[in-house]
Amino acid sequence: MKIRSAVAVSAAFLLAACGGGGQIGDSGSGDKPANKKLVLIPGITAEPFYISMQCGFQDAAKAAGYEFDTQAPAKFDAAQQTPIVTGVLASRPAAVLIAPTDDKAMAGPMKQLKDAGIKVVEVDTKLQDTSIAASSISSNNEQGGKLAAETLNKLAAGKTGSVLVLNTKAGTSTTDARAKGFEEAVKAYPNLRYIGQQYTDNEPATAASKVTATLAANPDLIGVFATNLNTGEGAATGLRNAGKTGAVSLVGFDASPKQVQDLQAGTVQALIAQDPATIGKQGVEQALAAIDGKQTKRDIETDLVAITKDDASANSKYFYKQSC
Ligand code: T6T
Repeated sequence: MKIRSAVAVSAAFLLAACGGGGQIGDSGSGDKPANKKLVLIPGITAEPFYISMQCGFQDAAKAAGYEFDTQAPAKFDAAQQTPIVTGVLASRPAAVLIAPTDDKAMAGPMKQLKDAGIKVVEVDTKLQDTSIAASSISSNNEQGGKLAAETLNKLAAGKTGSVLVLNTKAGTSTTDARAKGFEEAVKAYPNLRYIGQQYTDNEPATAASKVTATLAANPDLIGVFATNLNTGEGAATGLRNAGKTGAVSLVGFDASPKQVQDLQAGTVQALIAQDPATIGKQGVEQALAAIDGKQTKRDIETDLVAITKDDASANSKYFYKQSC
């Protein structure tokens, strides 16, 4: 397991602006695409986690002499991601790196890619069906949730009170695993009373209002674990609006520029950062191995690190990018 705990603990930008990519168009003959083209399909556009992943993807594709393109849905939503997959299928790239927005609903569209001879590699999120992708590259998200519970316990420093998980959307493999890891691990800390998870639909405004409503119903709230970037950004706003910044410890997942700013300002007490650029790079490596008929590695884990204000500058390499 590759988790480094530095725990003493710690936008609108279009993905296209990251550098665009090669044109996709000519398709190969028969079932085998005869081209050197890779496509990345992130979970959502204009979001620093996927922008950083795209940077790693582009650098690796360029270094290998491949053309590349990125196409992302406007929302983290299978209904919006499906037509993108269908369009990419028609362009017949050699391989597709994809972050499926739903662990079941995206299986059909992704299987169509595989059936057309296009190599499929999962980056970040994955399907329940493990027969479609040649490889899955992701953080150990369950361990990330565990790390969040450990971090929250340190921050609580023996205080007793309620703790909440703010999750994104059911069916998202990564955030579901983070919530599960947290829920299991928090049982070890009897002073932290787990009051369950609430979904935000990956909308910061929903996260903010869920935090304020939970505070009204549970005045003893002492901690929140927000399972991803948008949820964490929204939770920080909710605590600020309720005048509870600092009084309620907030542990977020991811390390967007805004999340890092909140950490440094004391609005957020800790972040569990991932390494999305490495996920993109390793995604390319696995895609190329699959294209070349070489052995691929079914599951690859990338780094996670817990960061607090105190060790933020020492961990700045984990901060996500807004552009490549
Ligand atoms: O946390 C990341 C990613 O790992 C998750 O699957 C979805 O949300 C993010 O993209 C952050 O918004």
